[in-house]
Amino acid sequence: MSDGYFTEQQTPHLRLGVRISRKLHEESTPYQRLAVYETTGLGRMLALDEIVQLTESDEWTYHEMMAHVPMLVHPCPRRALVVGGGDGGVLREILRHRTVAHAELVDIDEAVVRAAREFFPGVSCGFADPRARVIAGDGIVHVRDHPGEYDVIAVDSTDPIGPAVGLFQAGFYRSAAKALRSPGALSQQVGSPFYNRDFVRETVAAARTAFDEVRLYTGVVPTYPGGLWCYLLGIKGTVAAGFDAGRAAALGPTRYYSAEVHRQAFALPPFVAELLR
Ligand code: AG3
Repeated sequence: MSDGYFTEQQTPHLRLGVRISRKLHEESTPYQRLAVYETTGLGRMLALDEIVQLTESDEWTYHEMMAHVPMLVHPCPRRALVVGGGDGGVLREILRHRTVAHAELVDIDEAVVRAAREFFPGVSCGFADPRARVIAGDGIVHVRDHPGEYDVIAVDSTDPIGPAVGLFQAGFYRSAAKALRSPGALSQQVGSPFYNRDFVRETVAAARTAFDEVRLYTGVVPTYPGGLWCYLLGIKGTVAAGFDAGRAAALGPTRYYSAEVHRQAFALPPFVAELLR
């Protein structure tokens, strides 16, 4: 932090600066450096290893798209798993679905879960839901050890460096596909279609070794590099081409996700569609 700004080196050529009014918390966990800031204009912000994970101003765009897209292509998701996502944002959105009887979150770093409880009550509120179970553990091992358990898996990891690397590899996708029942759907953040092109391509190829179908969709997250973000959807078996509009309406008010946005998210600009070829 310098000049009152938190800086993320988003790419070798691009930095993001967020004006900070106060540092609320900082710790070195066994896995990463965790920091919570009060910003002057974007609410509170969570950073891991100096990389923005969420700000209160836009966390909902990301969490809604990570959760509602796989949940609503699935005909009746009852059991869901969040891998990573220790802040609880994706879990919060999954729990809005009335079909859900049980939702698990497995994050390798319990310090993230603790910080979310303390500093982000509006994001972590799902932890208190009786249907939720929060587990401190390695998502790769957890998924491998739970075949046939889930209808939906959402992989909400940090950037593909360090402990997250294995979550973007064929071995993980194979065990994730086994952990899903059929039909099943997996969503995952895979980075920027501008700045992580080779990575997105390789990740799609790895996911294709395990799923019956792999799609990409996009959404806007202003504080992530480039603003336009890519999500992967891995499908086991067959799911509806569209989604259940009635169930979408029953979610109650969403701020980013809607029936139109769902459709639009899969309408890929040519430079993104290219990443699937
Ligand atoms: N997961 C991390 C998204 C990647 C952000 N990358 C970046 N800013 N360079 C978000 C966790 C929110 N639940």
